[in-house]
Amino acid sequence: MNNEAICAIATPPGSSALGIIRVSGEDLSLLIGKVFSRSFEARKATLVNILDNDDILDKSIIIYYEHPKSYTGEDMIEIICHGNHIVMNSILNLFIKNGARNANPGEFSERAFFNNKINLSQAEAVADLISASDHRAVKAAQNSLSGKFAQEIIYLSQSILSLRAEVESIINFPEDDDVPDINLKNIEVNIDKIISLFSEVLNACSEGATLNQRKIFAFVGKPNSGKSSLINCLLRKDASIVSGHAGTTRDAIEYELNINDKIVNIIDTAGIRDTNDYVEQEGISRTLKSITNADKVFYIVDDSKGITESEKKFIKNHDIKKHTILFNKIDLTDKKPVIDNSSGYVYVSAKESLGINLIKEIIQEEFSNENISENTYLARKRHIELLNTAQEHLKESKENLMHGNFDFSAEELRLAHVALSSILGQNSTDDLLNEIFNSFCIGK
Ligand SMILES: Nc1nc2c(ncn2[C@@H]2O[C@H](COP(=O)(O)OP(=O)(O)OP(=O)(O)O)[C@@H](O)[C@H]2O)c(=O)[nH]1
Ligand SMILES: [Mg+2]
Repeated sequence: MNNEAICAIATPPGSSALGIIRVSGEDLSLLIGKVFSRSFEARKATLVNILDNDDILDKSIIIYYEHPKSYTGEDMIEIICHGNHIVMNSILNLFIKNGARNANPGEFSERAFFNNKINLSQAEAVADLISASDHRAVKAAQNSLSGKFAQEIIYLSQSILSLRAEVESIINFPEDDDVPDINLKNIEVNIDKIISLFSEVLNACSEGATLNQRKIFAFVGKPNSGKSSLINCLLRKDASIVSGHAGTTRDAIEYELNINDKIVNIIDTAGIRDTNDYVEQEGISRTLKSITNADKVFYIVDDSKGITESEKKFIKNHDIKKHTILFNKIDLTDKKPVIDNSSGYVYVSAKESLGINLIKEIIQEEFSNENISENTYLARKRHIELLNTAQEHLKESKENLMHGNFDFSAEELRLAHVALSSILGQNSTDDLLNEIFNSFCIGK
């Protein structure tokens, strides 16, 4: 890794009250001298005019962090300036003109990893925290970032190393002596204990892994049932085209909906019917795909027409994980907005905005069983696969031990340890590191 100075805008594109520019390098004293013609006291906010020759680019706050007490473990400065992209880019260019270069995505965190400020699972948690889509994902990512997840992995690793030492002591046992039964029994019990600890960590992780996946709700039904109208009511804007012409929506259109800090995706779909129109057929096949991908389907029925047998069959015959049937247009049938507890049917009117809260409640229910405890980790698929691999090696190790194959048993423990080490980034390949850090945003 080279340690030349890198810089990047750390705040999102567009205008904002403040913008932040970060610079990191092994030794920034020369660069700071060139850009500011002065030095800074570490960890102290200093107000300065940033000058390019005689041109004032902005009046900004500078914070200097002296290595190793910084995010990256190198010298760093953070410039808090006005959040205008022309101002920010001109400051960035000033640093580039004086020898820094644009940072690659995730390069600050990559340097933090190489300088042992964070382990790989913490680096991944940084990216996951930034992209967390609701408060549960935020909490779980914070648990991982705090190092609790890493501590669990380190504890498991150490337990495996002590087991391995025990098994190796048997391998080294004088050949003509029998291995005492009590020893073997102890090791077996210890392997079992660790296998069940793995299961506990895996339980906490698998919850976390699904947290960042946004839940998807597809709005499906016959043309003109009011799918697009209901979507517009939920979004409180004229997002989808609504018309009395059957077959208005011809594509699956995904929107973000924010309900009490939870962001979900809702999909407006093409109405289902037999048609010879090629474009509409393509739209309908996309509706079927949306049904498969959705966590829940809202099947919309025009209440003035009622639900037909063929619609009931359609719901039954398709790969619908969960569904709720919404009867829309109750303004035409004089019904009240309500969830019928016996049938589960929901009565609403997009036109009169009746029962829209009921739809929101049903969406919220999908989150009700997902409480995040102090020990829920936002683990990635990679972590879960490695934990599973390590647990399998432990089981193999026990099998081998019971059959007197002590060499194989010790080897399985070594492999379990290797798998765990990869979670924290020990012995990681360049490909893996590139894949992880390239998915970061610039400036992090
Ligand atoms: N009276 C009444 N009319 C409604 C209601 N909801 C929608 N409509 C009308 O029903 C017609 C169809 O509405 P859309 O929202 O376009 O229906 P859709 O299900 O998206 O239809 P497609 O896109 O063709 O599949 C429009 O004329 C709407 O104004 C409602 O609650 N009450
Ligand atoms: Mg529509």
